[in-house]
Amino acid sequence: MRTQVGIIGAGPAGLMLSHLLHLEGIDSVVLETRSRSYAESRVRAGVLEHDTAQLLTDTGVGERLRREGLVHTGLDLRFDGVSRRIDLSALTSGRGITVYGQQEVVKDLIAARLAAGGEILFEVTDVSLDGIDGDTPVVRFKHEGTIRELSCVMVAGCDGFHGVSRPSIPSSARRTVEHTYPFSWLGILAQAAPSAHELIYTHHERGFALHSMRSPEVTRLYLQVPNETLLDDWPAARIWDELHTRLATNDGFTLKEGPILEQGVTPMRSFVTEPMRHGQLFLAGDAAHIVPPTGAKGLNLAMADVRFLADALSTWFRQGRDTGLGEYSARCLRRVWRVQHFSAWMTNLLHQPVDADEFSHRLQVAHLEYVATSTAAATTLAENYVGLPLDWGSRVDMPARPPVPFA
Ligand code: RFL
Ligand code: PHB
Repeated sequence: MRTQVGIIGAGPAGLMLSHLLHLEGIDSVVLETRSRSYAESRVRAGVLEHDTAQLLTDTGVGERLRREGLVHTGLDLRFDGVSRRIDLSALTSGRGITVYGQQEVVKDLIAARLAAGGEILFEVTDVSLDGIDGDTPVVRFKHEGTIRELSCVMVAGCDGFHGVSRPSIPSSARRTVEHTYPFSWLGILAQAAPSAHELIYTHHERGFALHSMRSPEVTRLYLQVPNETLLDDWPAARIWDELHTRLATNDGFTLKEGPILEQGVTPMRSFVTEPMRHGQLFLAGDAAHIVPPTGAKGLNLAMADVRFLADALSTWFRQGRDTGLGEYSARCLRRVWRVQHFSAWMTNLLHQPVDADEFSHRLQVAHLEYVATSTAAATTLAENYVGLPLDWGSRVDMPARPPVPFA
C-alpha cells in the first residue's frame, strides 16, 4: 500500500487530519487498533471550544453538531455554597463553547471520511514504524490476519498517550516534561436531565465536583477522588450522596438523579513531549501531550495541532516548501504550554490538595472570589476556556525557542 500521509490512530486528531488533508487534495490512510464501534462509543470529552465547533462546521462535518450540540455562553463557578456565573461570551466578544460528545465528533468524521472514499483500517494490530529518519517511511501492521506495509511520504502519530508513535522516536531525540496529580476523577454518565443549563465547576472542602451534560436527557458528572480509587468501592448510592454534598448550595440546588449508564476513573496528568517532530514523523494530540481535564482542553488542543499540521503538509505537498513543517513543533508547543498552564491553574484552583489545610483552602477561596468579581481575572478564565484564537502564538513577539533543559 502507498499513500502520501500515513495516519496512526482514528481518534479526533487522526480523523480530523485525514479530513483536512482530503479537502486539500492530499491522500492519507488511517490505521486504528480498535473496532469502529468501540471508537464511536468511547465516552470522553464533551466541551468544544468556539473555534473547534467552527472548524467542524466550516469543513462540512458540523451539521449534526449544529442541530444537537448545546451552545453555552457562560459557566458556573460554585464555592462556599454559592454560584457565581462567568459570562464567557460577554468577556470574549461573543465567543462560547459547544457541549457535544467526543464520540459524536468521531462518528461524524468517520462518516465523512468513508463517504468521501477515505481509507480507515480498523482493528489493525502489531503496528510499527520504520525509516522515519529517511525519505521513505513505512508503517507495518497486521490486518485481517495478513501482515501489510504502508509506504508513506510522511507519518502522523495520532495514536494517543498509549500509542506506538511517540516511543518510535529514539529516546535520545525527545524530552518529556510531566507532572502527575495526587488525585483522579470518577466520572459518570447518567440518564437524567441536567440539573442546570450550564456547567458547574465546584470547589468543596471534600473535593472538586463537576456538573456537565451531553443532551437534554443525559448528565455527565465528575468527582475528585484519591488515586488508586476502585469503582467497586463506589456503588451508585455513594456516588450520588457525594455529588449531592459537594454540589449543594445555600439556596437549595437540586441534583437530578437517574440510572448510571457508564462510569470510570481517570488519572490526572500533565505531560509534554518535545519536539513533536522526528524526521518524517509528526506527533499530534494526546500522542504528544496530555492535560488534566479540568480546563476541557485535550481534544481542542488535538484539533489545533492537526490544523497546523494540515496547513504545513499542504504547503509541502502543493508548493514543495518545508517552512511550515520546520516550524510545526515550535508552533504547536507554544499553544501546548499555554494550555498546560491554564489546565494546571484550573486544577489547582478547584481541587483539594492532599495536604490541604485551612491556609490552602482560604487561598483558593480568595482566588475564586477574585475570579468571580474582577473583570480582568474573569476574562483570563473566559478567553482561555473558550479557546485562544489559532493565530494566538504568532502574535507572541518572542522567538519560538528550542526546549531548554531544566538544570
Ligand atoms: P485519542 O482520542 O486517544 O485517539 C487515539 C486513537 O489511536 C488509537 N491507537 C492506535 N491506532 C493504531 N495503532 C496503535 N498502535 C494505536 N494505539 C492507539 C486509539 O485506539 C485511539 O482511537 O487521541 P487524540 O485523537 O489525540 O484525541 C485526544 C482526546 O481524546 C483527549 O485529549 C480528550 O478526550 C481529553 N478530554 C477532554 N478534552 C476536551 O477538549 N474537552 C473535554 O471536555 C475533555 N474532557 C477528556 C475529558 C478526557 C477524559 N479522559 C477519559 C481522559 C474528560 C475525560 C474524563
Ligand atoms: C465533560 O462534559 O465530559 C467535561 C466537561 C468539562 C470538563 C471536562 C469534561 O472540564
